[in-house]
Amino acid sequence: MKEITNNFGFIGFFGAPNAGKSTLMNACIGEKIAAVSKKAQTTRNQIRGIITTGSTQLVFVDTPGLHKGRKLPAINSRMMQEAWRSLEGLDLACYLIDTGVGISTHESLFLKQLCERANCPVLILLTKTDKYKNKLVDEKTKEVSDFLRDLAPHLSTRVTSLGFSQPLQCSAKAKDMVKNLIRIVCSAIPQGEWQYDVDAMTDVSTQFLVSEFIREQIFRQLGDELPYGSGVMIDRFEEKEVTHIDATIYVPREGHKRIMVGKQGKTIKAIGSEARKSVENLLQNKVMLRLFVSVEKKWTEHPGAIHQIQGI
Ligand SMILES: Nc1nc2c(ncn2[C@@H]2O[C@H](COP(=O)(O)OP(=O)(O)O)[C@@H](O)[C@H]2O)c(=O)[nH]1
Ligand SMILES: [Mg+2]
Repeated sequence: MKEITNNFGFIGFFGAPNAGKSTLMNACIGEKIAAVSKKAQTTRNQIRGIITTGSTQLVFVDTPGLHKGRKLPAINSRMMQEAWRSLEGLDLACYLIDTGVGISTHESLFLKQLCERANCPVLILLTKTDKYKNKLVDEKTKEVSDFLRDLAPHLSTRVTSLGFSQPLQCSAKAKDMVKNLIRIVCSAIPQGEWQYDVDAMTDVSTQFLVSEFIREQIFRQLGDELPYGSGVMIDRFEEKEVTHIDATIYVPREGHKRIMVGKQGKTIKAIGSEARKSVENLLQNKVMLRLFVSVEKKWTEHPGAIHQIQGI
């Protein structure tokens, strides 16, 4: 029998919207794959980011934020299903808690649920520590530790077997903290054959990443008037000397179109030019990006349209 000399593992990032999951995944793999914004629910799909170093291949799984609410459109429950589905086959689940937020009532319910459903160790991360004073970080560390101490007796040792009693303080902006997290992750994964090429960065298509970078700019460029139900589809992707990309932004209501285009097209221009920079960086090529806006009435309510536009 062939001896396995490689290490391989799936590591999931879970937590409330805005906890910093996508930012931390990007920091762990050292590349920008996942869209990031200040607004909740930027992430809608499970996205894998892959790094291979030495004999180890790590696959980080970014997930939509765990959230609840009454009267949310169907897309939100699809996002939640997508998050829970990400738990399957993991070697380690990381639950991220924003240090400034701590454990809210919702948070405690989701964390308990995650621990009950997980079939692997759960590591709690207290994130964005660079943003807060040491005193608050220490206070929150104690608060989370107390919570975990009360929770631990009710959980299986599979879940509590790795650093469960204490949260790990972490900032995506501090290289040493990201390195430390990767060291811990490496100690938690088993020996196994790699499932991806040595230079693979993600499992999603380039087209999907482009649509996410456009959606990221929609979330970033628009203020409170942001139509949360915006979706992006790539209509043309031609790689020549210059990469030509046409994409349509779908909004659920007529009024949203005006917001997306902005006064004299200012908003759509800003979305396009910022997204183009991210795409050029990804493709390492010059890009011609054309954006169109179309109304697809209440698409976030219809499973078929959600699948077609968002792929979930
Ligand atoms: N200062 C600081 N900000 C962060 C950190 N991680 C995430 N953020 C910010 O928090 C917001 C939400 O981040 P994001 O990764 O999209 O959160 P997600 O919804 O959990 O994926 C963004 O504005 C990020 O720039 C961090 O370690 N430090
Ligand atoms: Mg995210």
